[in-house]
Amino acid sequence: MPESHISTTPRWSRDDVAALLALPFPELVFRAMSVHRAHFDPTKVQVSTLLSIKTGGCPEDCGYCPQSAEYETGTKANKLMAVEAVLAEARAAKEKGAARFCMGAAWRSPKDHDLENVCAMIEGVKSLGMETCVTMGMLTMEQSLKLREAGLDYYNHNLDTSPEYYGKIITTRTYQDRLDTLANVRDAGINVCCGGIVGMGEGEDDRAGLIATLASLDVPPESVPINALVAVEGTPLAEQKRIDPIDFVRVVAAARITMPKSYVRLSAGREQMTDEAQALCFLAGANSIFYGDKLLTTPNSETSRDEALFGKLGITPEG
Ligand code: SAM
Ligand code: DTB
Ligand code: SF4
Repeated sequence: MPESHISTTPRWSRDDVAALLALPFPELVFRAMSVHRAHFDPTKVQVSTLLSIKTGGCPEDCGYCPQSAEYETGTKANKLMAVEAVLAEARAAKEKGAARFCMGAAWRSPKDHDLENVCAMIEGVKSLGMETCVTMGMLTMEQSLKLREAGLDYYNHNLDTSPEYYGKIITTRTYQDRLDTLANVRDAGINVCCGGIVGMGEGEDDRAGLIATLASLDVPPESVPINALVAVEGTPLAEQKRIDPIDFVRVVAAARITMPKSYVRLSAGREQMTDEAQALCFLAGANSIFYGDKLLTTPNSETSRDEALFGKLGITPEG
């Protein structure tokens, strides 16, 4: 493992990660499995439930996203949900076994009055005994501190792709904006959930660039969601060909090897994957999923299918 001269954190260059991605598949998966076993019980997978608390009408132009107001995707724009309605969903998620409740809002960044409401949701979900995660765009230091005071456990903010490919997908905010938000969240003492999307037409080198950037953050993210693009009609990426499942597993394995202590979440795109492809992801070190029939606006793999898959694989879901 490469060592940096300026930090005790091992740093990964893009070339290091590209070399991992290019390994013969059995070698790559064996390395990922070995790292996984050194830090986690490979028979356990963490489950989180996702709720869109504010859907659609977003001013950003993320080329993959059905919630951008720029694209005709049929997604209906809603206002922020009422606190009580969110808490009812959280209670239902808890009954189904989820220990973390993730709330997503289609904002560029939250306004002050919205932040107050989200803080009330965080306090309410915490009082049910669940962990909380929120994703709602860019945050200042002050906003991050408010969320921390409300008890927020995780903030999700993705880098999405490599610094070089990023501009082909999003023009309304920069890669540096994202890094700044991640630094604010980290400095406020909130755990970081940060990953990306593959299958957006990027090259192997961009996948290496994304993983190397994530693994080289001052402190790597505690949670790393790896999304396979869900190509939604009306978005600029609607016609994008689905990523080869073996290439997807390679990205999961590289995330596991370079971020050994992080939870690697097999995120969007599971519904379109076979059981066999998901099983390979779990072998390669994925140890978290979104559980529940819906992601934010698109369908997720159904709970009954997930239960059957866990049963077949002898995997225990845990909170
Ligand atoms: N608006 C906030 C933001 O972008 O920071 C939070 C919500 S946004 C929907 C959260 C993440 O979902 C995005 O960063 C992206 O990685 C992922 N995502 C959105 N649409 C997706 C799609 N069609 N396929 C895969 N992942 C997607
Ligand atoms: C993440 O990385 N993936 C989740 C969560 N963080 C918020 C969102 C996936 C969204 C997929 C498209 C949709 O359902 O709108
Ligand atoms: Fe808005 Fe987030 Fe979708 Fe981008 S990913 S358009 S910021 S909801």
